[in-house]
Amino acid sequence: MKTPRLSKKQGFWAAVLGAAALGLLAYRQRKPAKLMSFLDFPEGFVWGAATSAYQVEGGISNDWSAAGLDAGQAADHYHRYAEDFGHAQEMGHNAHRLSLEWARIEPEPGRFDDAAIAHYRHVLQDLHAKGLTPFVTLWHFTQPQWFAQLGGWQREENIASFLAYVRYVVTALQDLVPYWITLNEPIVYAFQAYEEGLWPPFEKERSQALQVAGHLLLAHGRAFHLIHELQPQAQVGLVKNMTALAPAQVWSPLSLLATRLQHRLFNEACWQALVSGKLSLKVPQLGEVKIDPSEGLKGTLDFIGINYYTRNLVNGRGELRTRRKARTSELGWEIYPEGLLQMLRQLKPYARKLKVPVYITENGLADAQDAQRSQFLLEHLAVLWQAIQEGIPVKGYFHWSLMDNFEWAEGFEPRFGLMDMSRRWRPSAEVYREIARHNGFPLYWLSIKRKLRRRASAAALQHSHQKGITLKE
Ligand code: IFM
Repeated sequence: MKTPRLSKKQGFWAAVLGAAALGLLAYRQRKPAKLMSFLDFPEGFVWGAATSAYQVEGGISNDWSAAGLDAGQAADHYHRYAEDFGHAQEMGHNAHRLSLEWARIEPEPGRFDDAAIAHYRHVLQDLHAKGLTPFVTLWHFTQPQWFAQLGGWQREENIASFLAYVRYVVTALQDLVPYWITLNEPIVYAFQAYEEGLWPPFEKERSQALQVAGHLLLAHGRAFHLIHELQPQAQVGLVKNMTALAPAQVWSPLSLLATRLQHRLFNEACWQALVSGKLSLKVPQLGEVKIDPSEGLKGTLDFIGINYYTRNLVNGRGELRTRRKARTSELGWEIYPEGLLQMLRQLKPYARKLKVPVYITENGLADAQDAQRSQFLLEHLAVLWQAIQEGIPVKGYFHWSLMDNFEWAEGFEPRFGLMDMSRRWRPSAEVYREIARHNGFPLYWLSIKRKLRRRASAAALQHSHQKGITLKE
């Protein structure tokens, strides 16, 4: 039989219709109705909040207090940790991120304080007893004053002191800590303390910032190997801040170039160095930093920790700006959830090469009235859900922070807590509790802002029932 021939025009339309039908079929199979109405997180997803020792514990003498940025009693978490973890447990969390204070543990070079370690053992035991998996950071911006006097991270030879502290701590606590984080936001620290001059030691020597960042990366790599030598089963990661960057003037080649450079320096270089084991970075006006493959940095990650907060615009002089008319937090930081997705997409090839999972180790905002936190949470978690659908291996989320605390050079004014200092829950804590308990949330919660703001979870649940959506138990 002779096959009828289609004209060119008929062939074109047949192809278009065929593609549309196939597309529709694939779309329906890929996105069943349930997935669209409930943003379900993978089984075993980690839900928690994050803190750091100096910001919450109180009663610490270190290089910050010596420099006049004294956190005083902070949130008195040193004495109230059991009560605080009780709140975290009630909020449905199954993990908690905290840090250890090096200055407490090693108040003088080589003298380790057994009482300090005993305290942290109690803290960690309490977390386990409450079903909260500890993610423990070894260094979160602070150091003993004696270490600072030795030149701190400016001197490569001082890394040995950090490793001695790591050896002592990991030997003493390994039975209680499955996840170690070597360093928190090393690049942020290097630039705040050595380029901006805002944090101790208040240096404004731009080239030093790059050297310090390089030394911190080396310290991470060496600590990774040491921890594995002492505790082979440990999961060891590094926590890095990633900030979405966009040109302030899209028409300006200078603004575009400055954005590209800053993105490479602040968001990419660290992951490239950890994947390849080498770093060779020349930055105009900042100098150069090099790490040789013989340093053993390659692949020194069992997981990646990302702290995401905001987006900045970069102008032609490389200065950072907030978009005009942007939605902002009380610190003036733009609320830009899409940026989290952008950062995770950028990270995907590195996570794939390293074959490691990703945790959002911090995300939050300063919001004393809790006017925006519920919506902030929902929007960031919605893009996180999207990232997971795209195959990015995100395994957990830690909100910053469990309670209000000492926000470094900004003092106590910015309120990042799910609870205030008196341990009163902000309404958003209830929203987060419902999300953690149900391992997800109905998509339409994103659109009931006003109600969420007032009677947070009650309103959300009531709406769910009215709409006939049952949250899983
Ligand atoms: O409070 C800090 C934390 O110590 C590190 N990441 C950013 C948070 C908010 O500024």
